[in-house]
Amino acid sequence: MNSESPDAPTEQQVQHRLLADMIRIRVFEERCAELYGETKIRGFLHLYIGEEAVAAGVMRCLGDTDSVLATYREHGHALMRGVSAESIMCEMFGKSSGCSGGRGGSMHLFDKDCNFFGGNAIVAAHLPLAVGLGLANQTLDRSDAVVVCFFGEGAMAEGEFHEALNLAALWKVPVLFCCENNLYAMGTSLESSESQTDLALKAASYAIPAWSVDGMDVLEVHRATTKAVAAIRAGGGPMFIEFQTYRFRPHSMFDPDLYRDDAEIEQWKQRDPITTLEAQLLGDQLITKEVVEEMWQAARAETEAAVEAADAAPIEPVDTLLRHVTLDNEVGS
Ligand SMILES: Cc1ncc(C[n+]2csc(CCOP(=O)(O)OP(=O)(O)O)c2C)c(N)n1
Ligand SMILES: [Mg+2]
Repeated sequence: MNSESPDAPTEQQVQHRLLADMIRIRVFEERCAELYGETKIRGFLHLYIGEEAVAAGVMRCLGDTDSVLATYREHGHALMRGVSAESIMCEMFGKSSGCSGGRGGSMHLFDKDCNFFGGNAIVAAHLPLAVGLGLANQTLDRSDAVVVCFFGEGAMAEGEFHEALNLAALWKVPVLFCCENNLYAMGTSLESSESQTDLALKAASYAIPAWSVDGMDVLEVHRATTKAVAAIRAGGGPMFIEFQTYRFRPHSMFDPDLYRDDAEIEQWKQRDPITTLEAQLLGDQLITKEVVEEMWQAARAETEAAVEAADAAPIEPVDTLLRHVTLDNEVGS
């Protein structure tokens, strides 16, 4: 890995970073669940707990000029993309110091400076946006920039998925389509709703190179994405990866989660991406327990500082509440 450039991180450094990244997301989101119970965070809240390996593994393959789009389950993606924990937490609290000015909340994190284009609440609606961003890069000759679009397997049943993949393939747009297949779209299982459950095969029908990867194994996610991103940068056109993953929590805080067996959830928890990598690195003596503990402490400190800042931040004053709002009588004027 460090054979490409003397500054490139060693394999062990990459492994440590990926572990720390997943821990950061886990700690941040566990705290969000508590804050929801305290009604500090309101509205919708979709947790990514269990799926951290995907955002962490993919994001460590990207550079500053690349762009990222995600769904409403995007706190981890925003954190990994460089949006600060404080600015995300302020957004969750509805404070104007949040990354979307407190107007978006959990589902609409957005940060142009990080090339993070949401936080998109409508299933599959951001896939055409990803193709548009890729097309802009292509047209403006920013040929080394890759657009990475995360979406759930539920999005593959939407018309936008087919339109986006078709045009991306036809025009060789530099987009990496990342399907986070957690087997359920709210309470609807993949096998009860789709005739073709081999998602890579489905994507490949648009003449797009497509793979399936174990999304619980962050090293595998990182390896596969490194290859795909390099191929796209080299002009290979769009690619598709299905990450097979699982959410340990219900769809959202409103979901009683009655459609899955406890045994199934427990089985997937045995493959927790954080404990799996921790155990692997400890077993191979590539990390010490002290270093792992430091990662958890650092993540807790970062999250607590974000909560304190969000708590202390003022709410938006009444006189600016209509900023960015189009009133009925202004339409067409
Ligand atoms: C077009 C559209 N239809 C329905 C919904 C309601 N809805 C919100 S999340 C969701 C499930 C999506 O599942 P999936 O794409 O697999 O993502 P996951 O939540 O599993 O990460 C649905 C149907 C929506 N937001 N947008
Ligand atoms: Mg899903």
